[in-house]
Amino acid sequence: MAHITTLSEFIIEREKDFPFASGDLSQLLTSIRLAAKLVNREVNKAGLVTEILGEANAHNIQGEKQQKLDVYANDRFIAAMRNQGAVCAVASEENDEHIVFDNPASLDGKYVVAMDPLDGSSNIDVNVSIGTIFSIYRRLDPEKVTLDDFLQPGNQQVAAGYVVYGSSTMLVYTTGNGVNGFTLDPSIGVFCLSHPNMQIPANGNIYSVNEGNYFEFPENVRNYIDGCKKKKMSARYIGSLVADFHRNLLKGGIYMYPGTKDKPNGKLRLLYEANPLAMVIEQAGGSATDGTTRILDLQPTELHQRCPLFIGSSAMVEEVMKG
Ligand code: P6P
Repeated sequence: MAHITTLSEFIIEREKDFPFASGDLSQLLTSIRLAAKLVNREVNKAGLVTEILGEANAHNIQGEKQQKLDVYANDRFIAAMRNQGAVCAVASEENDEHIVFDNPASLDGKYVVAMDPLDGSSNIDVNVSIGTIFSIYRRLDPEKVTLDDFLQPGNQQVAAGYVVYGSSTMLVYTTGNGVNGFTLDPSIGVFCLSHPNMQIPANGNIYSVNEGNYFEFPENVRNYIDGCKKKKMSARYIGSLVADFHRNLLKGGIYMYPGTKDKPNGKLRLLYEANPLAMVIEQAGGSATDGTTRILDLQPTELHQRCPLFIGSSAMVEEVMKG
């Protein structure tokens, strides 16, 4: 039987890619792995009447009702990173401000993390796949942490990835040397390398967009969608970014969340949705733009700022940009 590489073996093996690696990034990825397993366990129970099903009475900064699983996932990822020591601060979709860790182990943490702990959480109680998205930067100043640590352009990311809690649970990430996917074997609680060196097909036959907003889209986007129909492409839109993104990464395709007249920046968040997925897709040979600019070159100005997103097979992203 062929040897199965586990995520922990892979992290250690790949540490050699970084001659000056101190092991901190490896430890960070290990804390994400742990939190992903804990969230996976609760996501898989969400169908049962458990104390975390349904909506917490809190609201997040987006003004959206916080589903209790959102809160649980946020707490798990923050706790795992706080206890681990490589991270000095975290920004999350669920928190208005970034959190600077004040425990002794984290004060010298080299990294900051921006994350969407559970994206698509409105899908939880209808049993649709959901996901976690994370983005990792080096801190700018060893003496202090400021908002600027989180406002670095996406091209400064050290690592990025996501967890998709679907028919199986997968952790997919890049540290800048390609993209690798690990599938959780629940019988032994281990992530195993199942998708080495993931590459998105240069072209694809799937387009993902909420066509309910069609008449609000810019003309070039409407023309592109019309073209997809004429070519009899497959429309696939789950309403859960990580699930749509992951399918398109495997099969080829484009995910679009364009700006509209009343929401010119669309709905998705630059720091913890567009940037990390843009790093993954470029490392897998694809592209990601906001319709005019490469996502990774955008200069963030606010923690929760939104941006339009066109991401997937490079030929398809290019086509929609051509107008
Ligand atoms: P709409 C979920 O709320 C999310 O942030 C993404 O996961 C998803 O792709 C998108 O919003 C769906 O938004 O406006 O099409 O319902």
